[in-house]
Amino acid sequence: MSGALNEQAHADIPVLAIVGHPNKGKSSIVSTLAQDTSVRISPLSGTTAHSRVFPIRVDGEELCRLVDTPGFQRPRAAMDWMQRQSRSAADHQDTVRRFVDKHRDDPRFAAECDLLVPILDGAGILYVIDGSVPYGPDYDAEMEILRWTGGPSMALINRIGEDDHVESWRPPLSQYFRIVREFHALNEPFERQVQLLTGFAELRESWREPLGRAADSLVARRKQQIDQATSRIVELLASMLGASETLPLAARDDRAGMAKGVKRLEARLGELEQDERRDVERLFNHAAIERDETGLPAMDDDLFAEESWQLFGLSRDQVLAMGAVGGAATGALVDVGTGGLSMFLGSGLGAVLGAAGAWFGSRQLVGTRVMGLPLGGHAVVVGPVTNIHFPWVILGRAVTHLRLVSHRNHAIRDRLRVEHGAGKSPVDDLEQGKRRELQGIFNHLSRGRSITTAERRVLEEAIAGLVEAPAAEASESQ
Ligand SMILES: Nc1nc2c(ncn2[C@@H]2O[C@H](COP(=O)(O)OP(=O)(O)O)[C@@H](O)[C@H]2O)c(=O)[nH]1
Ligand SMILES: [Mg+2]
Repeated sequence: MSGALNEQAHADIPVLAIVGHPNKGKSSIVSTLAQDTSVRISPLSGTTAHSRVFPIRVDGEELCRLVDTPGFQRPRAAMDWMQRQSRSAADHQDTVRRFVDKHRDDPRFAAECDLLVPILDGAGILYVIDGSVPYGPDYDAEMEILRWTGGPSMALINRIGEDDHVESWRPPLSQYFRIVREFHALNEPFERQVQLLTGFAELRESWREPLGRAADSLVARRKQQIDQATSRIVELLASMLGASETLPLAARDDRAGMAKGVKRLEARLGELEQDERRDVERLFNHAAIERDETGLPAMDDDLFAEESWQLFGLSRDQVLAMGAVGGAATGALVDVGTGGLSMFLGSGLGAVLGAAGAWFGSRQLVGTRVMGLPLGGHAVVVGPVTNIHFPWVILGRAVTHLRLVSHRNHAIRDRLRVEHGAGKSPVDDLEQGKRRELQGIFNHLSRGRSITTAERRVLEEAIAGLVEAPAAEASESQ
């Protein structure tokens, strides 16, 4: 009967049971490999009360199944029972099976039964230990029980704390497990996760093909995620650079009304960013993430506004190197946006009365125009933003966020902290020629023109380069 169950599991997709002591990072490893943030992880032991299956899924197809189990609770007592029942090594697996049958409803051994059932049903065993604490003989009973099941097994050395006791673990682990690997639940990069997954094929030959396919699907999906996130950033740039707000004024020189327009544009830009952030997080299975991100600098005529935009944007040298492309656009109004304006004219509403630029002073960051309406009254068009730093700030912020999200492990439960404006910006990595090329595109977009296919391709390529850069560094340091 046991044979039949095993065969069934073999013919199906690979199943792995993650077992070990409580609080050693079992659930964290499941969460990482399944890219599932819903796995319950906590510093309190007993958080995983019952076994639960988490599939590794790509495009709805289940590629592999991970069983998150509670940790052993009474391995010594369980082993004692089994040793009393067993006559020889020939009956070890049957003895484990009898142990489970006998104690299924015994609350003392609930955890043991829960984790042994999937293994007896044919799941491979991933035994997780914490290499930051030393080996001790109290682990022997659980390793012995696992050996008695006769299941194919691999030991994973996780390291929760700073200390390194990995070497003390190797001799005992290699007695019980043919394969011993190090895998750090919270900070293995994607490439190492895929490596581990394909490594499971060493447990069972028939898993080689499905796990190879699983790895290919994961790699293909990751590429797709990066591509989609990259075009989402291009979309963000186009919408933010072209954004303007039009609202009625009480009078031609209604300053409160104009200030309200600036505030409204700021709010709109903030929303556009938020939407992009959420879309990118959703793309990488981080939909429920909580994020702390420094906001965009203020847009109004605060004397410090220009300085703070400079801080977030290009350096002085970078601006100067922009030459003719950037023109004299070093902070002052360069080119009054026509996006919102032409929209107004297009609807036949009125004519331009005059620029309200002077009101915002020479340091202004955003183009504003006041118009007279045909039936009387005035309106102000605020935007698009013409400051030379603006597109670079948006791009740098979005790339910083995408880098963090795309490399974030799904077992991490802390808030995502996205910090900008301090130190190096990702756009510093662009070559000068590329920066000028992008500036040309940004100039078009902030004049309210829609993006061409060729421009889109240039931007996507540049962004993809910026996003992949730190991933390469990270895998080199492994
Ligand atoms: N720093 C660090 N903490 C970890 C690591 N793996 C697990 N933890 C933490 O250890 C605690 C227990 O993890 P969990 O996955 O719930 O362990 P389980 O009881 O074996 O399932 C949680 O607070 C985790 O955040 C790791 O590799 N590094
Ligand atoms: Mg757990």
